[in-house]
Amino acid sequence: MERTFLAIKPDGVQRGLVGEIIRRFEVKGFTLVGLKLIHVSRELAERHYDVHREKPFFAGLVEFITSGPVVAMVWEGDGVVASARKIIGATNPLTAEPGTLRGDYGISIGRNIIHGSDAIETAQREIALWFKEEELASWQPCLAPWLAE
Ligand code: DAT
Ligand code: MG
Repeated sequence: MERTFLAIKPDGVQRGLVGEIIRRFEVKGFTLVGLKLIHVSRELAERHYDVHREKPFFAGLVEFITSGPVVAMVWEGDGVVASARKIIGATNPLTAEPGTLRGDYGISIGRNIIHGSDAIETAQREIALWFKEEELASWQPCLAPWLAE
């Protein structure tokens, strides 16, 4: 079953958006299989954002993601990687569509509330980086027959 990695960034946690963000993915019909609130170490932040290491915003990004608690999550469902990116919206909240999380709750690219894996392979790498296998729960929601044929 397809899985994605999502992380509510320190701004989302500080602004009290954790419940609302989790609700969006729950009501859509995806299944939560991993969840923890953690202070991200500099090492984890740098490994997570490794592809951006050479970008001018890298240092600020690492500073920001380590500045307060983050809610790390793994969600499961058919097509969850691409669908979660749609629910999250464009990288810059100012241009993200209303109705998306970034479009509804943000105004700045440096404070864009939530991270979501951009592809299935990225999701696999990020899940392995953030979670141990025993921290993930495999379960069948009783709603499953009502969500998909
Ligand atoms: P996304 O989070 O939508 O996958 P990304 O992978 O291109 O976006 O960049 C990772 C994060 O880096 C992004 O969520 C916010 C920050 N970022 C990206 N581009 C930026 C820029 N031009 N200035 C400042 N921060 C930026
Ligand atoms: Mg990205």
